[in-house]
Amino acid sequence: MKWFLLVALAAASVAHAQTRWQLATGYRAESFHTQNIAQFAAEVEQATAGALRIDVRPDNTLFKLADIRQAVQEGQVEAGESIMTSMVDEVPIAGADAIPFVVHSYADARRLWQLQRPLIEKHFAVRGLRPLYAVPWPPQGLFTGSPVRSAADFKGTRMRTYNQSTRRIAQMLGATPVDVPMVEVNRALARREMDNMITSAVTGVENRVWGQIGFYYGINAWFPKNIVFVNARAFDALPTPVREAVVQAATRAEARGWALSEAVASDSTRELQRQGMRVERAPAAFEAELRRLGEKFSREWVQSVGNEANVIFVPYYFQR
Ligand code: PCA
Repeated sequence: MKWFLLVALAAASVAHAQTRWQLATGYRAESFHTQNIAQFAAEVEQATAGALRIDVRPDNTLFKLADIRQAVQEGQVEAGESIMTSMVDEVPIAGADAIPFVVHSYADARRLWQLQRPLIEKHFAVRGLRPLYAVPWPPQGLFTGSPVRSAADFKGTRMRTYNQSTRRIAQMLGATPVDVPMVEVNRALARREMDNMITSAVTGVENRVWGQIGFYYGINAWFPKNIVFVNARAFDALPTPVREAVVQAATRAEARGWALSEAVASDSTRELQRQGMRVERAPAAFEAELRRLGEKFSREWVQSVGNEANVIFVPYYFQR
């Protein structure tokens, strides 16, 4: 009987119009974000009986991380994932993700996203983009080659950066910002092109930084989010049931991604320790310096963004 079933299935799929999308991301296939996307794509394919197939193209192979939003906007690729803070030139409110010491936990990050999401949707819509879901990276900590006592230790060092916010923070610390894509951190360390960085424990693990970097301070500076989005014309061209399947799979992917991020956060901090790194709290005096730096950063940010900053942060601080 099996051959009969196969023939019937083959006939059914030929009769079915099949849409294929590509989804570009700048992160590795093994990254928890990308694995979550792969599951999202598999669920969409299954729920639509193959009517929509999404091919995930990781590792900057289709477009570089920083160019993905533009490429999706221009319809060069149907869908993409990028880190929201890479979009601050076009969508300043996306930078709410990387203001130091505003978000202290996943619960805070969730509240921030609820307040930020309508604004992101609005700014995406005018660009012909439709957000599907967003998932945070684990909290951003500080990786250094030697123990840190104060902010002065960073003067003249080369701090690896991945967006405008990290560049500004490097400057505030008197360090020289060195932009290095996430997937090239290991190489940059081996070539001695960088001394320290602010990123998540999982990024430290993925790049096996323990050869050159001995210390990790869990300063919980911010929780940047990756966002998965699609070209609105491509989305609108789908039949209604397929669109619904995409939206439902995206809702599940968002919930799954947040849980994954939280699990990965503690697993990777333990892994850094297992690999011989010192995982410590920052000295109190240094923490106080960092907080002041964070406040200065916030003031600059609110000034540059204007009223939309209030739309998020007035309720964030006053409506708990
Ligand atoms: N990892 C990415 C972005 C934030 C993070 O935790 C990176 O370091 O580029």
